[in-house]
Amino acid sequence: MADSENQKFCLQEVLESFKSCLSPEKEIYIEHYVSGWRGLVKLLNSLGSLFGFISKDAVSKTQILMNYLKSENGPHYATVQSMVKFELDNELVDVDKKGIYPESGCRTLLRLHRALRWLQLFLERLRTSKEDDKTSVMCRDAYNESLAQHHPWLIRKSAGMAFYSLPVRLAFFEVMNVGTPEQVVDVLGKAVPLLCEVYQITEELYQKHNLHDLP
Ligand code: 1PZ
Repeated sequence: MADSENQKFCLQEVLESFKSCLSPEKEIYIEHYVSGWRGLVKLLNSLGSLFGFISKDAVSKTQILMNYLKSENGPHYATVQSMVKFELDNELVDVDKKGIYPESGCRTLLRLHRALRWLQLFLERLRTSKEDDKTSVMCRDAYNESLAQHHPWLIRKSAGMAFYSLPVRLAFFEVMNVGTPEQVVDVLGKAVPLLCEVYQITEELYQKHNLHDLP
């Protein structure tokens, strides 16, 4: 794993992962969802040590899900839909907020799902940004609109400090590793609606089963 995390980030690759995570019936394959996040971790790792605590958390959450996938219950964790059904049917989720299952698949995926909303907002800002717009501001605004509401003060502060160290827009486009700024904008134009769809499907599923407040 360490090796793949050190590899260079490529936006196209992340897009492919999120694309292949949707089944024809609009189920979400956890394996590809996780590999999308693993791809994003490569980007985080290339941004310097201030992002280390974020990358660590993302890796640990993807690892929890991969462990379920590799376990004897693996087949139940093939899709987000089957995972939710399996964990609810077998009472493996803290629906009554008891905190007995702090590593349930449902609560773990919920954290990534919330982060996906941030990603969607951030990439859309990046896509429509002008030359002089600041990545740190786009990142902060997207964060305040989404994830920040779920984070305590200390994490919000640390995240805020890390955002200041983000590369400027054009340098950030280069990190994306898909070519010219026009090509980046083009790929972002495909990525954002896709992330939006994956987000929306999970959002509705979690709403239906009342899983939005899992501790
Ligand atoms: C390009 C710049 C990247 C900025 C990333 C913006 C997201 C800031 C997220 C700050 C997360 C701080 C680390 C740990 C947080 C955890 O406490 C929470 C809740 O989990 P719990 O404690 O309940 O187990 N974790 C999360 O909210 C999940 C965060 C995943 C972040 C993945 C970011 C991937 C970035 C991709 C870069 C393009």
